[in-house]
Amino acid sequence: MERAIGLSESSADSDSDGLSDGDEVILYNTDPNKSDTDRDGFIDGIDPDPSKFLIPTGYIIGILLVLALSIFAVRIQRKIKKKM
Ligand SMILES: [Ca+2]
Ligand SMILES: [Ca+2]
Ligand SMILES: [Ca+2]
Repeated sequence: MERAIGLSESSADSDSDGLSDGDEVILYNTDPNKSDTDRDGFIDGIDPDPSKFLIPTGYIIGILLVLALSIFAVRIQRKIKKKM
């Protein structure tokens, strides 16, 4: 999917990450040809810090939740077994 030749329009968004090529180079210091410059999983358009790798906090919260729930489940199972 090639767009019009040349980057004469600074409003073009070559990598379609939501930021125009001109803004990426001048304002954000990101790569206008990569939708996720720092490869942290957030495209430049929604990345709070597009030039720095950011560990997605959602992952950590999710892992902690699963861990907490599994520990909780094991404890409940043990209580039930004792009562029986
Ligand atoms: Ca872009
Ligand atoms: Ca980009
Ligand atoms: Ca990013």
